[in-house]
Amino acid sequence: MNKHGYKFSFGPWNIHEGADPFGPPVRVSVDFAEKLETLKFLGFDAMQFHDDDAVPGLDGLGPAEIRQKAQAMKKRLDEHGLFAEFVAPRLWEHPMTIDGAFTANDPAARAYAAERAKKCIDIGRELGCNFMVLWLAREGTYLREAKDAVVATQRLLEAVDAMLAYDPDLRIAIEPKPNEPMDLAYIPTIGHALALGARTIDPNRVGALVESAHAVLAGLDPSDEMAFALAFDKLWGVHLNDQNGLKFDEDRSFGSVDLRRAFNQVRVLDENRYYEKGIVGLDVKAIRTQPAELATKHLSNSLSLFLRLVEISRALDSQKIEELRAARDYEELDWLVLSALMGG
Ligand code: XUL
Ligand code: MN
Repeated sequence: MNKHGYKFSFGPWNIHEGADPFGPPVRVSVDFAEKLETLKFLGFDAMQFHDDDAVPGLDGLGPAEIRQKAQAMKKRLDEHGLFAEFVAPRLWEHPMTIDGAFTANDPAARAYAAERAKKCIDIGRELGCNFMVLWLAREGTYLREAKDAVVATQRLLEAVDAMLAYDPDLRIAIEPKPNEPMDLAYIPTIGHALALGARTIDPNRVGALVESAHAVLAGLDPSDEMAFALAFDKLWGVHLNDQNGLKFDEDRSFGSVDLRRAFNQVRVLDENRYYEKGIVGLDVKAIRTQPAELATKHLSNSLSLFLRLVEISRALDSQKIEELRAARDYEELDWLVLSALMGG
């Protein structure tokens, strides 16, 4: 498949058992080896990792064991001709992180988070990937009065500084999300992520990752969130997916809810030569009803849709668009885009 210069990735959590808060798994677990084969088979280039995807059970392991297991994972990736796009610390499942990690009121919980983040960085180094994605899952509140939001923001800054100081080669992309699991998250948008990055000890090593669904949940347009980061050379990752309005984080196949919105994301990426800068990451989940043997179509469909939209965007008549902009004939411009999306 001609990938128009793009490289693609997904994470092991994107092939999942379909459990939701109201029901148990509906598909059998797929082991990591099979997920790796699927990644390769579907034409993807890289795997996204949480720290414990790469080294399961890392909380109970010492530094030498963690390094050794991460090296073994690197070897498996090499054997498949694949690489790790990023490693993200999973700071939301351990009992110590019930009330947040870096922003927890309990100093012991914050200390756990700092240690866990270091382990994540060590794993990244062994995977040949000094790139961390930081989704701040529980850094927020269910109850506004539960934490001091100013102190919490300062604690987030201190935590990012500590990570940057721990590894001088580390780069961090903050992935904002406005809610879920928390009612209100402290870093809900790209603006918040970049403002935090700008105040760290090394702003050049902090960027952002835009997830389509997270932007929609914040009431924002994902392509504009991407554009804002691109304008400052800070778009270091994307999690493409889709989202049907303001409800739980659906992680639907890219473009499956709003094709026009997907088109605009592809267009802003392509026009700004994202293929030279980053990987096209997906963060999509199969619909719960999907039978196990058919539960990789969300991945292949999202990748195919992205490439189809690249072709549509590149085929648009840019001179005509300039003319319509100059004439302020946005109705005709609207029709031009809609016609292209309907096949010309
Ligand atoms: C959560 C989410 C995460 C991050 C990685 O909504 O998107 O999977 O992308 O930690
Ligand atoms: Mn994501």
